[in-house]
Amino acid sequence: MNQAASIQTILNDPSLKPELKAIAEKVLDSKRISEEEGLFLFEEAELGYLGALANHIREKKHGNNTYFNRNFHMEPTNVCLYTCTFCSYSRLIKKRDEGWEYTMEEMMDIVKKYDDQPVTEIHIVGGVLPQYDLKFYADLFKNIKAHRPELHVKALTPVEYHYIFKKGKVSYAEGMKLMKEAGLDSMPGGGAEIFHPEIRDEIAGGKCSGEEWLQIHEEWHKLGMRSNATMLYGHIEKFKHRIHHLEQLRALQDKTGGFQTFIPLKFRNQNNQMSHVPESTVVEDLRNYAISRIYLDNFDHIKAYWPMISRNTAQISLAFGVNDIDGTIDDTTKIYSMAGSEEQAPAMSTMELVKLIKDVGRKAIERDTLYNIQKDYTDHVFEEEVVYKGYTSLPVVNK
Ligand code: V47
Ligand code: SF4
Repeated sequence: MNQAASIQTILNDPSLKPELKAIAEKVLDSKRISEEEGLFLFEEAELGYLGALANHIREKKHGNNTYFNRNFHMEPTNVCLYTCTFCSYSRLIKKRDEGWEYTMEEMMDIVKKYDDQPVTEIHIVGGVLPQYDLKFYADLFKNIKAHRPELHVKALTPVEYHYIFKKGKVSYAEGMKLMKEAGLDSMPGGGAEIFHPEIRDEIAGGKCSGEEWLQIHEEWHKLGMRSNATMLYGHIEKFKHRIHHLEQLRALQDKTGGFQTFIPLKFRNQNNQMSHVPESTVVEDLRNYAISRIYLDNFDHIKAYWPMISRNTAQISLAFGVNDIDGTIDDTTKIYSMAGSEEQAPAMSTMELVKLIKDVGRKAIERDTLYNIQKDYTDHVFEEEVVYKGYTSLPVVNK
């Protein structure tokens, strides 16, 4: 597909500001843009221009390939010691009877529910509580691996790790080594929010600092392991804080090369302490994807997390630098439905996901967590597609 204007067309525009022309030339020459240039893009660049640059990079790196995987989420608890102002999901300790706190047995029952399903990944993330300590999580990873060794365990963030390592009196390096030995395969990107203390101190409820988040990922990467990174944007931060965040990630990636994917997370404002803060527009969401793609030249993948931004925006984002749309997740994550996302029970069948990708002229590729290709759906025809040939939309099939 090439719905975005080419960079050449952009460069031929006589009304293009000289600063934007210089940035477009850099992108065409595969050169890195500076922090000042990144900030200029946030402040001045129009959506069409950004789309052309981001799509150029996306197609250079991946052609039309658009990745997804088959995963399910497990959220051990929604009770949390911390008090992040954007969080719609957690219940404070004093209201813990309103939430859930799964036992080891209950968690293993959730894992077993997927025994006959072709999922390749379990994504574990939730609130922070004292009973979920280093030993508990090490045992959980061991139990999952004993039950289903090939299931990739993508679990917890530096928010949990900082807490359990401190409590268990081990260093970040020792702690991450223990987690690896227990069966942890990779780390998801959560808990990053906005690194800059001007914003983090206001919104992140006393959890680990931006520096600590980065140190824990660094220790994990040093073990030869991979992780993701996120940025929670569109609330009280300014563009300069977004660029600071992206710069910290780009610098660590230069050092370790351990990040796989960057996932911008749009702030949703329902049922939390920041409900008075308006949400970003779809145009701003697309601009943010595109600038992330342009700025993070050393990240392979940019992911649109569809349960949060809706499947329509996820589809459009594929022309703004995005090359991954997460998984065919079941309705096992509550983080976004509780925060006001359009997706109240997020679940998309493989057929729906593939159609969403193919409908905009991209190639649907199923991957595992580490981007090993599982299946190319280019020539695949689903049974339902034959039955419904000629219809513009397919039936919703959740399993
Ligand atoms: O860290 C919480 C965010 C994150 C809200 O690595 C909110 O593949 C918006 O990190 N509005 C957890 N966002 C989810 C996460 C994630 C999701 C998908 C894939 C991957 C991956 C990682 O959710 C939290 C926080 O930044 N969050 N509340 C809210 N109201
Ligand atoms: Fe707890 Fe995470 Fe919610 Fe913060 S975002 S309150 S750390 S569950």
